[in-house]
Amino acid sequence: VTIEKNYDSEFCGSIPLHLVNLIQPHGVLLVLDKKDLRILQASENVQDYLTVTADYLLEKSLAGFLPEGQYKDIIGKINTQVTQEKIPFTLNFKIQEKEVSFSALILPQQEYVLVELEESKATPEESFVKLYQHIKYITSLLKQAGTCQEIAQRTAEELKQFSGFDRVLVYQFDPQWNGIVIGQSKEEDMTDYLGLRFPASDVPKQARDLYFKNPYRLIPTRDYTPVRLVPVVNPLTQRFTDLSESNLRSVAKVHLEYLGNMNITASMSLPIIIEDKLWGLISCHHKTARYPGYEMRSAMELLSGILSAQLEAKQREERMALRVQLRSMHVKLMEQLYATGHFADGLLDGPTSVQDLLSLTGAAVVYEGNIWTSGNTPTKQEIKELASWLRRNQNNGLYATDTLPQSYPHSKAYKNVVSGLISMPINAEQGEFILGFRPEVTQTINWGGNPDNAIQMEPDGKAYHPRNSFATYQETVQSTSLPWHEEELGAAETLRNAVLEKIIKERY
Ligand code: BLA
Repeated sequence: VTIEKNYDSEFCGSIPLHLVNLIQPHGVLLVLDKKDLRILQASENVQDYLTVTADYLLEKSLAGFLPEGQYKDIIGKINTQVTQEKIPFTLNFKIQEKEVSFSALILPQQEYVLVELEESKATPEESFVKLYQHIKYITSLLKQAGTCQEIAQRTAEELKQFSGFDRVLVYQFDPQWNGIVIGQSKEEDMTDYLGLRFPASDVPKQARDLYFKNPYRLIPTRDYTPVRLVPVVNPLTQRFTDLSESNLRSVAKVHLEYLGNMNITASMSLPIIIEDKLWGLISCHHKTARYPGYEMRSAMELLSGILSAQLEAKQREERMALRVQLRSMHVKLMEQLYATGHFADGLLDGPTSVQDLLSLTGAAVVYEGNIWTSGNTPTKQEIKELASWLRRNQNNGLYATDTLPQSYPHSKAYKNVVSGLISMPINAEQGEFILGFRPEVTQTINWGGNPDNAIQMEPDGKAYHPRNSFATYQETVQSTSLPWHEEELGAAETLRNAVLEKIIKERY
């Protein structure tokens, strides 16, 4: 379905997420000079982890706090490809005779380097062998699933068990960036979101874009006190440090409130990326605080990659099957076309017609002042007017719409209701077309809360909140047909070329 409204308002999309100068407190962030590992900025919570203040660390080189050998190691990591893949390693921080062991992540930027330190805390069930076996098992299950939907549902179920989160959702974006929950596994007492659609503003553009920089977004608890980086301005760039790539980055207030409205405390989301496009998300919720260790997160990251690959393969398979089916129908239609006197009769009548090829309920040919029709079509007078509208407005090759009344309001009056149109010009300048029609299919969209209330403005016009109810809100979409698949458009173009060829052959 094409949904007319676009809830991805400029408004939500313009909240700056990366220049907040704040992090969540479940780790420490250091900003280093790339040249000499001098500590330019540190998060104020170093005190909780290292018993010294952030100020104590500033201007000193990280090298002074590393055991023998690790300095070179880190320089190496800053300069190699490995860090681009974001692989954590163990860093031992030596300070005042004490050594503290961290899981570290190095994120080299243009001029500086971000170093994220989290306490190493792999739990027994996160041992490599266990995780590896789980992943292998889940992968084999996914391979058996028959459809994208099944893959999504399986993933939700397995990932819930695997990760221990209370609810796991698989969420697919629609062309307007609204998203629909296509797989779900949850604790019984939690709200059921399966099949619900959420407006695009819930995950605005800049938040979606960050999934290309980060393999996941983790919020162990929404109930935290953000920690500042000091000094506030990066002394090297004289600007705020860009925290886009940092997992620790503090969370936008509106989203924390959103999690509260969903009655969850912890959230972790991972991207599903297909053909370099964000196809969907895996969203994990927990009623209480939850802080999976690096090992578990890495395993989940791997699974989201495997899921993406499986979905991509399944989609390709489904498309291929459709293409094969269209091709064989095209061949039959061609035989019929060449066995029939006039191409219009060959297209519209007989055992295999253009209606069969393109799943139409009616079709028409407007050619040399005549109109041929078959099936459910507008009247000849209406078709004549439609052709002259197309001649003026849609004369640039193939044109297809699943909401004709929107672009051509006259069609609202058709007695034979037509919501979908595909137009294959023969000679657009002369108003000559092959036209295919699809009927209206009324669709009910179940939104997770009224999308018109997605943003709640306070009277001052400045403060705002996310919606506070996710109760199902039904919207009925009318004047819309089933959508045109890319493969069908391809088949229409092929057909059009074949018809043009036949016409030319007959003429000369
Ligand atoms: C972030 N919104 C997000 C994220 C998700 C969602 C998954 C990523 C962070 C995370 O994993 O928690 C949305 N989560 C969903 C949806 C489901 C789900 C739809 O589980 C479906 C079941 N949000 C609003 C409004 C605004 C907004 C009105 O509701 C803007 C005015 C913004 N959402 C918003 C922002 C972020 C976000 C700014 C990024 C938060 C951050 O990374 O700091």
